[in-house]
Amino acid sequence: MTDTAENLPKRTFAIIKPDAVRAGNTGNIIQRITDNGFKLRALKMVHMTRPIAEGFYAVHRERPFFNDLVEFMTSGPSVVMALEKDNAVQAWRDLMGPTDSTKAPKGTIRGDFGASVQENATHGSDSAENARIELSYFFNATEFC
Ligand code: FUP
Repeated sequence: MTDTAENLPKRTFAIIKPDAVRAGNTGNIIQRITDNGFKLRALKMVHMTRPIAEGFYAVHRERPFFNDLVEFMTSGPSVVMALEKDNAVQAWRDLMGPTDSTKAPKGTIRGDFGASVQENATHGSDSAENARIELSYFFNATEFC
């Protein structure tokens, strides 16, 4: 499928965060993603630099947890992905579970692979508009398949 205005809302941006990559859970998480009917449209491993992580989480700049969050996101490699499915933004957030892994039910990705509110295994965009912005933050147009 080519990139058109019609299919872009079917996409969301996902990260397998450094805690989950470090723990060897990349394969398990990708298996859950494809088992749940998402198509992978782009995927790569990145070790975020400080400016990249700060830019990605710029909306949280004034929050007390910002520095710790940036430290964590630069602590090792992540896997960044474009996921495609009907209603992709909500479907991926449902599969991940709530932000705080200690409150995420078993059977959700954060419930099964996360440890805390910070080390919560995965990220997902919170709107179609933010998905578009976040996808273009990490991927060039030529990297989508
Ligand atoms: P989410 O949309 O689920 O990623 O959650 P938020 O946008 O609220 O938070 C972004 C990231 O900030 C979370 F993934 C983890 C981190 N965070 C903390 O480390 N501490 C907090 O108290 C809240 C969020």
